[in-house]
Amino acid sequence: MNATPKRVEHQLTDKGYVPVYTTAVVDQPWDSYTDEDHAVWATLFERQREVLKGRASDEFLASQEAMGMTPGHIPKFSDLNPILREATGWELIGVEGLLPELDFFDHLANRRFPVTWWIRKPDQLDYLSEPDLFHDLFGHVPLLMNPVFADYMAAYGRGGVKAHGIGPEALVNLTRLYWYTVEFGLIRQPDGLRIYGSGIVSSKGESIHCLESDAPNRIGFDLERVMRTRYRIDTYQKTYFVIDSYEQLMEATGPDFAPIYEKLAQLESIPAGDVLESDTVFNKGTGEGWLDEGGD
Ligand code: HBI
Ligand code: FE
Repeated sequence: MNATPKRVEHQLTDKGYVPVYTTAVVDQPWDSYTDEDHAVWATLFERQREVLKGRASDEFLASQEAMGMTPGHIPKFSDLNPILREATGWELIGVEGLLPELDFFDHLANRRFPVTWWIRKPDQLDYLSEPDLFHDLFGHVPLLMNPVFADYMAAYGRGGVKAHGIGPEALVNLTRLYWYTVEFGLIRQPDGLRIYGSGIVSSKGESIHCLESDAPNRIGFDLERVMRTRYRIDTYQKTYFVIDSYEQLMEATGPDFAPIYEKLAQLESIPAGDVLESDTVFNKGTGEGWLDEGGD
């Protein structure tokens, strides 16, 4: 069997036809991975581990090692699951790709992390428009070994199920929280800012850009500020939000979000590149290279 994703259908959206995957949970077809698939994993793994030295958070790097992830072969979910269950009660399930949000939230709320079972092709090493196995397994899974972050992700899932019941605006607010923390978050360490966001750690260019370019803003995390801030999915971030600790994330998801959603519904969203008077600013970006399309 050739390891390529089975797309179920394409929905026509304002971005053209987008693949809508089944919500089916699939077993990782580990025996169907080709030598090319394993080589893509090895290349990306070794390259990213090199780039992330001194750039990724200590917790991320230590957790990845604690899981026993190595470049040699694509890891087996069945090897990682006992380790992960023991550490924080999480487990990996195989999926075709992006899930409808409610399905995704429900998995997180039950400590199941959906990992795309297929890996990108050699000509897609530097950019992929949707999460593949490398993004999910190398990027998202290691921090699930950290009890506080693991609790945050489960709390996020519960919040997502609730937000889905409240309505689309609440969902947008919550998706921004995920975007600016789980996907593109930075954390402050005594020795400087470091990366913990999965969307960054799985990207060589953005691993360097997010910390070393003068273009982006780097602003202290604030829950409501993040929930109001728009983002684009196809460029480097204009703003990165910095947490002091994973505990700060967990505390932020403590309160019931319903009153926050109501408050935010009365406020304008914030363009991705803006800096506010009330922001804790680590770096006010030059904005160099920003594609000014639609002001997002
Ligand atoms: N589905 N498989 C998968 N992985 C994700 O990271 C994911 C998803 N569906 C929706 C989604 N992420 C984001 O919209 C979250 O903010 C909900
Ligand atoms: Fe992701």
